[in-house]
Formats: sequence, C-alpha cells, structure tokens
Amino acid sequence: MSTSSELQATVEALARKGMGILAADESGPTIAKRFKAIGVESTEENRRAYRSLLLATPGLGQYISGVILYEETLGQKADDGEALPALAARLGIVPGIKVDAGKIPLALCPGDEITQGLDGLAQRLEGYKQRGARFAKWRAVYNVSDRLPSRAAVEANAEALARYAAICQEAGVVPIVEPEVLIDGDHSQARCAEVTEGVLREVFNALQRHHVALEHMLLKPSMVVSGKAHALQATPAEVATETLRVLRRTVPAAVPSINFLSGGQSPEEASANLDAMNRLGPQPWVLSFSYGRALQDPAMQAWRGHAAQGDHCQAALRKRARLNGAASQGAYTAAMESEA
Ligand code: 5MM
Repeated sequence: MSTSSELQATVEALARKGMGILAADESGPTIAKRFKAIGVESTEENRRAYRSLLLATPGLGQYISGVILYEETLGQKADDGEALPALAARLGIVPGIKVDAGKIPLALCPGDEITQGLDGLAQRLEGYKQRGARFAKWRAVYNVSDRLPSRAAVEANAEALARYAAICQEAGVVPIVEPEVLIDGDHSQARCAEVTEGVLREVFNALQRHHVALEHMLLKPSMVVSGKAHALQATPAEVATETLRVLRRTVPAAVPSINFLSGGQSPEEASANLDAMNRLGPQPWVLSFSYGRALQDPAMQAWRGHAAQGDHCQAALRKRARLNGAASQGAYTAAMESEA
C-alpha cells in the first residue's frame, strides 16, 4: 500500500459517522493526578489494569473509532496476554499514540509554553508503527490573558505542530494536530475567540509551509468558551455559534474531521456543546470528539481502583461514548443523561 493510501484508510477509519476518539494518553504526572483524586496509587500495574478495562468495554467500538494511547500502554498486555493495541484493533478501534514529550516554559516569554519532542521523532514512529499505532497526537498549549499568548508562542507552537505533522505523514501515520487554548482564567468568550482565531490561522499557515496534506490529518481544537473563572459562562448555543465562526474563518474544507478536546468542561457540557454545533446544519468537516476527561471521568469515579467495579466502570464509559456519538450527529438530548 502506498503511504497516501495508508493515510487515507486511517483517516476514513477514524472519521466514521457517529463516532469519535477516546483520549487515554495521560502522561505519568497527569494520570498520577487523576488517580490521586480517586485514591489510587499510580503504579504501572494500576495504569495497566485501568486502561485494559477501558479498552475491553463491550460495545465500545460502536461509538469509538480510535484511541490515543500513552507510550507505556502501547507495550502493555490485557490479563489474557493480548497486547492492548491489538485488543483495540480487534474491537475495530484504531490505536494511536501521543508522541509529544510534554510542554516546558518558552524561554524569555513569561507565561507561555512550548511543546517539545521533535528530536528523533521519525525513528520513534517506526517503533510505534510496529507496535500497531496508525495515528499520532501532539498537543500545543496556549495560556490566555490580556497579553498571552505572545506572538512568539503562537508562531513557535505552530511551527512545531507542522513539523510533527509532516514527519508523521512521511511515515504513513495520520497526525492529529491539537492546539489547545486553555479554559483556565477569567477571560471572556470573546477573548477566547480572538486567541483561537489567531492560533488556528498560524497553525494552518505553518501546515501549508511544511507541505502537510490537509486531507490526511485531523484537527483537535478547543471550543470557544468563556474562561472558567469568567462571570458570564457561554451557553451551548453561544459556544456553537462562536466556535463555528472561528473554524469557518480558519480551517480549510480539505480537513476531513474536527475532533474537539473537552479541556475541563464537565461531561454533560462537552456533550451539549458538541451537539449544539451539529444542530447548526452541515459543515465542511465532520464535527466530533476526542475527549479525555469528558469520556473518562465517570468511568474513573465508578472504578476507584476496585476490579469488582469493572462492569460499572465500563458501563459509565460506554454511556458517555454513546451520548457523544449522538452529539456528533446533533441527536443528543439532556434527557439521555438519565438513561442507563
Ligand atoms: C488525556 O490527556 C491528554 C494528555 O495530557 P498530558 O500530556 O497533559 O498528560 C491530553 O492531551 C488530552 O488528549 C487532551 O487535552 C484532551 O483531553 P480532555 O480531557 O481535555 O478532553
């Protein structure tokens, strides 16, 4: 198969109607924070047990087209010895891998951050592919205030995202490009819109500069929401209108699918906001989800480290996957929250 056909097949598998992506790629410090909140120690065995449980959820492949894994998970096995990427693939869920090496402060730009991990990426991708990964993810993070992010941060992160995407495509791996404008802070929805528009404009300039085929990538942006501490919180209708306004101005129609992150929204908010966008009529791209917390939080609460709670954990994940599958078709209602 040519590299182009390989990329196309992966994009088609990921962008299936009514389906979205599960982000289960929390790095060591992040999963430790999530586990601490439910009183579980972050050992390799606990991470394996939890993530095996998620991936083995019966019926998950009906709503989840792909899963983003952390490097450690790529090498772990389920209780019966099956490799976790193989388990996902057997259920029709395409395995992917987070390839960035996390963020650090951007030198001489107080408050800004830059994502690292480009060195040796082409070689690492070969190994990830051998272990079953067909797509990758790289997350850039933008802090928001009256003066943040700086021009330097917007340009540097766009350049890194584009270089990552080009390296992935050359290796036959579909890149998910994730620019996250953070929800933290007291900024208005209008400020979030202004920052998101500037960020996306720069990201697509850089992707073009690096010859990235837009048809063979997915975008994973944040929605245009009010800062978490802002007095006025935007309604789903306002989030939908503003997010689509910004996306239409910046994201070419050649991009096949936009899979939002949840970024600190509650599971219910993330479903309602995605649904509101899909009720605004056909768009040039598929509008779906690639949620981490908004899919996993109820499942993690149900599990709390107890193997005996496995069924409840899986039921909670399946429910959020089903509701977000509905939201990706504009068919979610608040009443569905009280269904089993
Ligand atoms: C699952 O969390 C991902 C990894 O985060 P760290 O590198 O900080 O550990 C994260 O990139 C995630 O994929 C996105 O933020 C989407 O997850 P949310 O929870 O925002 O939907």
